[in-house]
Amino acid sequence: MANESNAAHYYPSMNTNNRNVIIGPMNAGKTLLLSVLQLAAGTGAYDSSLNEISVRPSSGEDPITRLFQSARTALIRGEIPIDATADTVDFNFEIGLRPKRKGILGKIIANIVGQESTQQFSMLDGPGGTLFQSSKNTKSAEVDTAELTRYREEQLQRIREATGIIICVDPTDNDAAMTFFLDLPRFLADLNVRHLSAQRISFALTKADRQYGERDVNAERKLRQTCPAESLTRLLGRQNLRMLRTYLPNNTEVACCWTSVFGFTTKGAPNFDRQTNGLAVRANDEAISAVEALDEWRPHQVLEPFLYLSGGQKINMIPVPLN
Ligand SMILES: Nc1nc2c(ncn2[C@@H]2O[C@H](COP(=O)(O)OP(=O)(O)OP(=O)(O)O)[C@@H](O)[C@H]2O)c(=O)[nH]1
Ligand SMILES: [Mg+2]
Repeated sequence: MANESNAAHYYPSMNTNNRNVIIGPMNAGKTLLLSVLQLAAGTGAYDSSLNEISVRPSSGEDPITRLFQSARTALIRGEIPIDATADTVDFNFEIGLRPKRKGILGKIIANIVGQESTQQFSMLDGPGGTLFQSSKNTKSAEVDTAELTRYREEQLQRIREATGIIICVDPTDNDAAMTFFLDLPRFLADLNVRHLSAQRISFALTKADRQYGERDVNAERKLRQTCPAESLTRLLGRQNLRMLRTYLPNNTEVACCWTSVFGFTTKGAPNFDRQTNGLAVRANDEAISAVEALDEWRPHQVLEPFLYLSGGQKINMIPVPLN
């Protein structure tokens, strides 16, 4: 594949055994989460007191380059709604961590630890409606069934072989959460394997800005006090989580976190405008320029589910009890 050979050319140390997949019901927030990774790395959104973090496409020709660019445009305009994903796409990118050279100690550590450690991601994204079929995917209705079957099979195959899986669930969308809950057992059966290959699974509870009142300046603080593992268990039920465990090798780690692409304002209120479905703090002709709007944007824990997959980085990820 052209993309893979490009990636190998730019980054000869690429770890090819790093195939991942992002899944979840339609409209759960999968593609938007992927699209903001690069920008989020520049905001200090990740608790990076020790590390500087950077996200780069594996090659300039990889589809993630365009996705990152579309997120920049959307954030500057404050108009987030993006198109539902119509087919399967493999995104290739890398996340780099390097120790901050802050203070004398930091400089010493940076010199000892040396250069950046990088993790390559090959992340398959697809239309959520093809995996979790009881969702009403209007987009899917326009595509022929043979195509849908192919997208579904491609995603199932990647799930079987993936070392890391991100599962997005939008807890504010009751229908989708219920669909996911109802479909999970059948979906696991369709995988038709005894055990998956996954070493780590991250559950991302998306759209966390919508958990509390639209103008509530305490929303961010309240969210920090709400355990995502408890919310996830309530959403999926213990039985479903136990069933998931039966498909996992014994040493698979499973953790979850709240995520929000929209994030919170500096006052702690959701940066979400229910009327436009876009950002509350957005560039306008009067007070806020495009640059200011982008600088004000503070997404919440969007990098964490990805870093968790790469191992070692467990900041803000809460273990999910599967028993
Ligand atoms: N308030 C809020 N809305 C969000 C957030 N993330 C996503 N959304 C909304 O959810 C919509 C769907 O997000 P997508 O990323 O396209 O969802 P998806 O899971 O890729 O959906 P499919 O491609 O259909 O499977 C976006 O257009 C946004 O309007 C978030 O963090 N906060
Ligand atoms: Mg999508």
